[in-house]
Amino acid sequence: MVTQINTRQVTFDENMIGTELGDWRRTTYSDQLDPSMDGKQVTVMGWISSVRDHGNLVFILLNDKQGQMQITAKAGVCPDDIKETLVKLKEQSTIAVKGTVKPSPKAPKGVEIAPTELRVFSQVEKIAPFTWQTKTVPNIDTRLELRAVDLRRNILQHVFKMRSLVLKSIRDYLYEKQFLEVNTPKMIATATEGGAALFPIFYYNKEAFLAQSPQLYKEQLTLSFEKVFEIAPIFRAEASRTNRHLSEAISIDLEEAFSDYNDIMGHIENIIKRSITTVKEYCEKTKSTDYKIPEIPDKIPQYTYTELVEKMQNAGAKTKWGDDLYPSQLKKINLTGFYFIKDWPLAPKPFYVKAKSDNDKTSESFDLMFGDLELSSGSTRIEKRNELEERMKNKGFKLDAFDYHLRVFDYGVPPHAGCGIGLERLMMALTGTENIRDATFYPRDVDRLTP
Ligand code: AMO
Repeated sequence: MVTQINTRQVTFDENMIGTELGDWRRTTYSDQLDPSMDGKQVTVMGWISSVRDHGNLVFILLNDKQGQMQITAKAGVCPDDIKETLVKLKEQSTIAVKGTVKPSPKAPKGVEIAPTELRVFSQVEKIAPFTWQTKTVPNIDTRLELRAVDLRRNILQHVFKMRSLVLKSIRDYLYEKQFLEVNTPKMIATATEGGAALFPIFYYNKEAFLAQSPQLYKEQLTLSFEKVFEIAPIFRAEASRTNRHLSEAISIDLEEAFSDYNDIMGHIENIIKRSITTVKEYCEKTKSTDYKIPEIPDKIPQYTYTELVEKMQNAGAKTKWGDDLYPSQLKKINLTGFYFIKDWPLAPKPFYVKAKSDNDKTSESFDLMFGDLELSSGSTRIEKRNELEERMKNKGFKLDAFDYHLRVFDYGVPPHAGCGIGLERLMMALTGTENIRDATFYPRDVDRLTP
């Protein structure tokens, strides 16, 4: 039986050439091919990266998620229909080939595949504005408009593969330390943090919000599970256009009973060390040299807020005790790499943050920094209901709205501490990525709600 493909008027013999996946399944990824498979029949699938037509010989480079392989169609060996069809296919068309493996020293993996059957699933009509090899595209919006294709570029492929491995290494660490992975609601009735604005949503006939943090829920869960973590989106209506703020970011949140902020800084140190090892191993294995992997000393330096404010003032910054430490001011004292800023003023901190026992103007809190980029913040929390209520009243919160939270504190909330680590910012630090959008699959910011 013969089928007409209208756009190209190519005659397809369905025995050799088809357009549907049907019962075809891949037997082999590109990285599994090697010359010892000489004569073996394989089914490979992927995207055409290049077509070179030398008349009697047609070379196709085919990409799959593991790498690249070569299909060689030789006149007299390869059925004519297949050879003619392959020549006409444009880059990035999606195909499957059944064929025989042959050693070929010059081809990727030292082998080529001689096709005997072909499936053409989707023929590309447009030339994509970027290919696997494109390293930079001047306008990021051009890329984001066609994000799924952009994400195929090798430079981003590595970032997202490292992101996945880093997440796994963090999960492994937390499981080893006996944290329980949890999920908390993302549609909530009240703010938890103050500061960043919330996204309002319709919740049946009421106003609700997208959660800016799992803060109160993770604290509550220390009462039932002691050690919990969550890796999930946080939503922040950030009006600023910067290379480090998203409206929807992924936060790695930990909360641990019977511990304080020093214990949490210890966990963070271990997490960062593992993450760096993970990224290093990946780059070595894949011979990727495009990424700036940071070094980490055995102990991440810790500076108090007060100490840094003095340093900044000595360096000419206008920062006063009590102010936030803005990147532009922090730059003046040239701190590089990872470091903690601890013991922040209590007043601007959220209501759940505990005061230091020897100085109630400061708090048991910290930020993990990388240069002037904040990667994480955390603290020891208040576990006593009356103290919590006092702080909330001082900050002008209506206690009624938080009754669902406060009532838990009548039933033995343990001393506890925790932190939130921004995953995208962590990946920026680990890979030297300058724009947070390049550590995010589909970024959401003040100007972007699609794709
Ligand atoms: P905080 O508000 O400091 O703390 O957030 C924790 C970490 O989340 C990341 N982050 C963001 N990343 C990208 N875009 C944003 N708009 C954005 N906002 C925050 C940062 C930041 O350090 N509940 C506390 C955490 C805790 O104490 O457990 C909290 O949310 O890397």
